[in-house]
Amino acid sequence: MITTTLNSGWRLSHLAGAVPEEIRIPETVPATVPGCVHTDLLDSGLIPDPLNGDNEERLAWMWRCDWRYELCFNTPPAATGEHVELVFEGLDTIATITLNDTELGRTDNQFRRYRFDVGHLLLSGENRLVVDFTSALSVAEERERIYGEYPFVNAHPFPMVRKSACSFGWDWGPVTITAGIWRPVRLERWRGTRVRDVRLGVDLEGNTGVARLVAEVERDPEAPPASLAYNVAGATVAAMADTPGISEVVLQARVIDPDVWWPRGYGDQPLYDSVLSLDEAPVWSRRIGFRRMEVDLTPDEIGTPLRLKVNGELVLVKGVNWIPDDVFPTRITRDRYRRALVDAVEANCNTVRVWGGGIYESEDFYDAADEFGLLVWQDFMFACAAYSEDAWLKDSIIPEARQAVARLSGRACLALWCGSNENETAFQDWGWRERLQGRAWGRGYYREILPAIVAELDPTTPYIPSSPFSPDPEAEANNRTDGDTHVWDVWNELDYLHYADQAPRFASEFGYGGPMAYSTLTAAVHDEPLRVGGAQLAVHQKAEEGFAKLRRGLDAHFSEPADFRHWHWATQLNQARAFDFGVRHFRSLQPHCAGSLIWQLNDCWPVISWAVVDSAGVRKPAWYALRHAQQDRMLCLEPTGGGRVRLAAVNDLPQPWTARVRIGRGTRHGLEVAWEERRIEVGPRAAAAVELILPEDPDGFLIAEADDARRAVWFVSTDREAGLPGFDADVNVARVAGGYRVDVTARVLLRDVAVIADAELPGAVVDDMLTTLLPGEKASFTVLTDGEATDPQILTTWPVLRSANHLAS
Ligand code: BMA
Repeated sequence: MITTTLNSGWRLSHLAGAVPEEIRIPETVPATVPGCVHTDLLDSGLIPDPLNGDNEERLAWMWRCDWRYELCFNTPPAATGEHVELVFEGLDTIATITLNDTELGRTDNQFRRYRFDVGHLLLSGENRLVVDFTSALSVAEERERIYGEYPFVNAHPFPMVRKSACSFGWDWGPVTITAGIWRPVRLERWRGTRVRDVRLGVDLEGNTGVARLVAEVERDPEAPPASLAYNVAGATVAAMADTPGISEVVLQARVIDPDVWWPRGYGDQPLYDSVLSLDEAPVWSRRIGFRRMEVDLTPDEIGTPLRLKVNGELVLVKGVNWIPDDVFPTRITRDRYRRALVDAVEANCNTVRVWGGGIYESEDFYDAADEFGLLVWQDFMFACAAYSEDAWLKDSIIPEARQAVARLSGRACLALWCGSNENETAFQDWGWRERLQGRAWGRGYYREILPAIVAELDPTTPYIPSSPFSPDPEAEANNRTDGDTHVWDVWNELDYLHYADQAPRFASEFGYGGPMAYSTLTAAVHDEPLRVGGAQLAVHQKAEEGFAKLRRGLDAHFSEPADFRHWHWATQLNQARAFDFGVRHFRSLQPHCAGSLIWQLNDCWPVISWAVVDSAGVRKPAWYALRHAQQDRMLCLEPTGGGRVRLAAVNDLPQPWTARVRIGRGTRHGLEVAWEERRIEVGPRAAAAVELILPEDPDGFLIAEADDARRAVWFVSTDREAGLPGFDADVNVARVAGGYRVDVTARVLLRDVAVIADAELPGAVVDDMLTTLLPGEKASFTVLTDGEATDPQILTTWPVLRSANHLAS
């Protein structure tokens, strides 16, 4: 088979829809494929940056426009007996495709690959390929008029079109409603026999690694039989393709005693080359890892826990939810995917959930996850909506799901498929049952169609119907005894200390909002002066009642911030403390609670959100808190009421842990700390707890530390109630390789010391932060930066050097 890419030379033109007077679009502009209209107009300097200021609203006209992508290309016409196919890996979304004035077809699913037979249409001279896109929003609204309303969250009826839901706007993302050729285009020429598609099942049976490849083969009736060979780790299995037409050929390789793939923290990630050849020419390859994935839903005396098992071992899941890393996903390079997943790895995650309102991610994402040992929980693309089960939608969803499952099948990292994000709980709890009046709403996909597709095409990967879910479809999907749970009453209604009230079996979403880094904020928000009520800041805050919820959190823990910069620090710090508290709490319940996935790792634009890393890649304080809370050995202090505190020791390592915990008691405004030692015996990959008496003094605090676990602190009162001493420390800054080292020696109790330099030294990264220092203790912070501070002393004072003490009056 000969493949010719058709990604360059495209032109874009505007077809229909009102364009504001000040924007003059020439007859055609260069188009980047893969790409979208927004990025093309941006590259041509025709529109302002959609992510800047209040440009979102200014570009709303784009949602309603129709566009044309056009490519003239030369290619030899089809020779006798030659097949030529035009393949679109992804079209976003409502498209009509024409080649040399003949319509090839119409598409309406962003997530599907489309193939067109074009051999009979190719000309010997120039060929003209046209892809016309119609406004997905107009089509969604039109379908709503025809088929009736299906409930959804946010502003636009996204469930009517198979397109990334969040492109219609989300509670952390702007409305863009992109259009364009978002994945590569190519011509495939073949004669005789070809491999049309491949899927893979990889498993571990005892000490034997099994790689079962299913090749979808297409063969001309008169072609001679062809030979297929699948080589795995040096061993080859072969078969003949001798059936005319389309058939499936199974090649099963067995590797005795392979090195086994494990999620990080449980072992290594050996990957073996595997190559499929047709008549000795390689046609497909993949690095594979031998592992067995299981979802264990064995009921216990409390309910039905959700437990992930890899190679027979329970994996205590700690990780993050993932959203598309850019509102224009074609800007996410392979490197950028890797950097974003390094953020997960370095925060001690072992799992990433690809959330159902985004996209099935690119191979680059899963390649990195395979290598890094990050388990992937993969949602199908259904989120926070009811979806019609009638033919007009179902007939598009089935091939979409089949393609997605086949493409990702056999990935070492793929831990489970999940039918939807929140659609079952939405039907039960968000008043949708009444609104739907008996119409089917998607359960047929989640409970029947999708599991059957996974069982058929990717039988070595488990499936769950929704997140959250309960195995019994009649039970409350978001209950706390079965399956997984999304914990959102904290943040939406309650302070983060209420995480301690909950004991789910698997917390697959919980989060707390906070602003993007100051440098990211000031690059996108230009209110003069910057203030919480600012018009542009409001554009970059999409959460329902977001500012009020931030306010509630501040009121519970901090004094009134002195100015915007203090507000920014206080809300970031509060977010960090919320994650620290929540993650430690859920992990301290292991294995009763077998997983914790915070909402969310990343952002798609500069925004106040639950993300721990912002859209510029800056790690927020919450990222450091997550890293601390996800250490393999970790201490957790939380109040249990009645003047008591629970001290839990959490051990994710396979060896038992005798935790010699030094427990200190002091007061915020005092200088002395009284120490005692307690031994806590913790089993392998387990947690154990003891109870401590809380100091009676409202100014008091408890501290717990062990040789192999970072310090945990619990303060009897909030910073608002009890205050903190004014910041007082000896501070030195020194030039070191790659940046600066800031040494801080506390003269008083310093809480949550941080060096945050992104605004003063763009791109600066600090190795650690949020350190609590007792009087006399010293901490060093290393700031890595390519830049040079005109005056390094800026690193020794507010706003770069800061602490909770800077917020307490
Ligand atoms: C859950 C997620 C997202 C949302 C988040 C924060 O509902 O599944 O839909 O962004 O909470 O509200």
